[in-house]
Amino acid sequence: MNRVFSGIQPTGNIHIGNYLGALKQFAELQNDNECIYCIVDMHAITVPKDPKELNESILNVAALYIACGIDPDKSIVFVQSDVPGHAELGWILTCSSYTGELSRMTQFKQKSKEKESAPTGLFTYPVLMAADILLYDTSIVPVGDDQKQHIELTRDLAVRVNGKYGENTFVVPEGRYMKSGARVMSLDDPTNKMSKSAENEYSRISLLDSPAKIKKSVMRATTDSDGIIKFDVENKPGISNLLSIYSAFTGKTVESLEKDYAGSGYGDFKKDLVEVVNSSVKPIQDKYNDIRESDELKKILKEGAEKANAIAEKTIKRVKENFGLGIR
Ligand code: AQP
Repeated sequence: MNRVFSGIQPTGNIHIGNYLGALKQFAELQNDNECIYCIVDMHAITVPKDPKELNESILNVAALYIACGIDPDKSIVFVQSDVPGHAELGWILTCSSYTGELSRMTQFKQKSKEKESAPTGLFTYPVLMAADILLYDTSIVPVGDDQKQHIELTRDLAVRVNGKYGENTFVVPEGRYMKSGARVMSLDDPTNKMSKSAENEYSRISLLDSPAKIKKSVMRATTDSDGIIKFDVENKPGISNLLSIYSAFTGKTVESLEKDYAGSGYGDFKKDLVEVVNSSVKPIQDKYNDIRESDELKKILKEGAEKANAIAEKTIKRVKENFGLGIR
């Protein structure tokens, strides 16, 4: 069985980009693989957070994991800061990383843009992400394609460390990306990816949005003025994004959707998309409401952390031996 690892930051409401790009894969993979899914709270503090809100958000993401089909009897679900090995390996890997490669990371460049000085954690974040993955001898990392550069860095670090400290130090992982939904774009600016932290709440559809909010977000989504339902990312990014979302939720190909909607206007297409999104998120919301306030949720996370810790401790022991750290 392959080991699968991935995580989501508790930085706000999980949106359909997080779902279609990453979360949807999590449940699909758990029958044939050994899956470990984490709520990466230490990544969330790279940008200052209100402690109470962060804590609520951790449980919200955990409940959404379960609501989206992750079965705690099959997969390990836990909170990153409950397993000290993440921070420990993060430091060890930081010492094998270079400022040059970290300053080339697109996400760092975007998030630190126009800031005179950015938090150091924002800069070293990709190294902590590499530690998250390598800590579990992971082979497969299901993520959205905005994470490709971070996965490449993880692979580079693993190969570099293995070359210097022993080939048994790390398993070199691979990213896994969805064919459709790997990069869902913002509804108000379809040249940028949909994001939890974007200012305009109508730029995204959150999994817990009401039917009315979903309708409003879709109906006001930016499209062009020629009214032809055609997939052309370069010239028609808005409608192309909506076609991709429709396709990712229904499994229908973009080509078949273009045929089905030939001659229809954007209004009719958008109305149908509202139905598609609403009917897809409804069962997730129902399950979320069942689990969010239950005692079961914290129990799942506690047991998950114990299981994750047992695996992490073995890796840390091996890495420390290879690096010559500690007393022997
Ligand atoms: N727009 C997207 N389309 C497809 N996949 C996406 N992911 C994020 N945005 C999209 C994938 O969701 C997983 C979790 O992401 P994250 O929370 O760790 O951080 P992020 O990539 O920075 O996501 P956001 O929504 O943009 O959050 P903020 O605004 O807090 O930075 C990852 O697998 C990611 O690829």
